[in-house]
Amino acid sequence: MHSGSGVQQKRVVIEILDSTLREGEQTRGVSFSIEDKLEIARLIDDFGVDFIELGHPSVSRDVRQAVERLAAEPLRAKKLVHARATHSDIDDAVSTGAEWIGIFLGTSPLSLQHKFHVTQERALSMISDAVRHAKDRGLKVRFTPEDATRTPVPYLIEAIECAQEAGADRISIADTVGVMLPTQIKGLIEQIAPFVKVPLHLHCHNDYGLAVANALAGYEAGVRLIDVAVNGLGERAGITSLAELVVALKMHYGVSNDWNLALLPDLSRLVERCSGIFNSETRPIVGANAFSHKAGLHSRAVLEDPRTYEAIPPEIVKREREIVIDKYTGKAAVRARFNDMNVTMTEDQLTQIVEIIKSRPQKRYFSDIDLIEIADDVLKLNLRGRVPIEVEAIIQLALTSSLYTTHVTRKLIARNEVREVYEITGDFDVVARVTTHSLHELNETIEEIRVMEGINRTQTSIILKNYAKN
Ligand code: HCA
Ligand code: CU
Repeated sequence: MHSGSGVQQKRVVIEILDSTLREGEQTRGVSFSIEDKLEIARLIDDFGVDFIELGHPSVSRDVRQAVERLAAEPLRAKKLVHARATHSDIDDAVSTGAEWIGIFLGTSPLSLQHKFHVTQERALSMISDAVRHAKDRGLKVRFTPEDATRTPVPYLIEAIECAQEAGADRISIADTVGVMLPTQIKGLIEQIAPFVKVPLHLHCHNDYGLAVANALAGYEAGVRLIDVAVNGLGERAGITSLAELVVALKMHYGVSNDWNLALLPDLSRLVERCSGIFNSETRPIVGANAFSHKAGLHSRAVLEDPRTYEAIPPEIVKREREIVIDKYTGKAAVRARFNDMNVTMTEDQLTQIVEIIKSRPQKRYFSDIDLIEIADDVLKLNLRGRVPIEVEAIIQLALTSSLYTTHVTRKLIARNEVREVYEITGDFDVVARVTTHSLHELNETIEEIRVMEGINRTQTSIILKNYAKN
């Protein structure tokens, strides 16, 4: 593995708990079906996390059913069920058959006064009663002082000690409203560490955009496990993002965990599709632009040695770098693209082509066929005759619910490549006829349609290539 910033390696293994199915489903607008949850859990398990938080069964009937189904699913990861510090929540968790329970209780003054209306003393007895209740029923217990980062440290330590005395197997520090700075997280963990007798977890919210940084600070301070969600889903601005955290742990700290990083893009897309929450193009690791280069100076250097402008080699997550061709592009990138197409030209001709590209600022990017057309004009050739100029496909789409029909149809019609859209009955709900200028562009289009909100699955049935006549 390449080394990142060269930070001193402290330990070699860290545990990850994925909370996409619990915290992630608490994201505005998200409700996973049981099938979604199974598919997500299996892929997360293949990726290689240590714990999967299955859900909070007392929330609703479907969450409960999903937790029961997931608890019965053979997974390598340990399964943890979420519960408030009440007998009824704990009994609900026990009956799902999962081995671990995560009990949480707010310990900050705000929680005690405005959520529970209890004194600090009373909260301690609630903690020890809940932990005992779960331990007596044979569960392994993680106890979380919710809002730990706004809890006075001496009381936080009392709460932790109280949970430990009652038998808690793990303690999790929750930065519930994401108020911490990395230096503060480090300070807090170091301050409480002498009192923590069990492995320590950390759960960071992203309200200031610091959830990954705070998680890494926690790692530096010695926490054993970090909570994440795929695509950083979660309440408000979400929690630590799986992809960003694990890639940073590999690249900067050289941890030796056996994660299947190549699954990260698929995992991200699966969760985009199931959640209906789509990543911005500039999102690290999994965003569409994360490995693209545009400015001429950048592209030229990257073509010579990618390390000039890449912190992370795209191959480690099985992605490819992209050299964007538009008005920012210089000769090196254009020449490289034509080389890939086996088209050679003189320096003068290349200069002319680059000038034409730079004179069309309204064009967002130039595809291979756009470049061939320009080259034909400049080189007085007919290269068009050597490459397919149109690729046509019929894409059938099954929707997650008929409620999405109008939404999906409108989105499809709005796309340039989509020629016609029909509603149909049978195994699929919608059919689209699509025309692109290359197979590559067709694949990209299908990929983008596949992750649209409301799409359950797609099938591309017919592909016709239309070659230009010489
Ligand atoms: C919640 C709050 C929580 C709990 C974390 C935990 C937080 O949504 O219930 O139980 O470990 O951020 O404090 O997610
Ligand atoms: Cu949370």
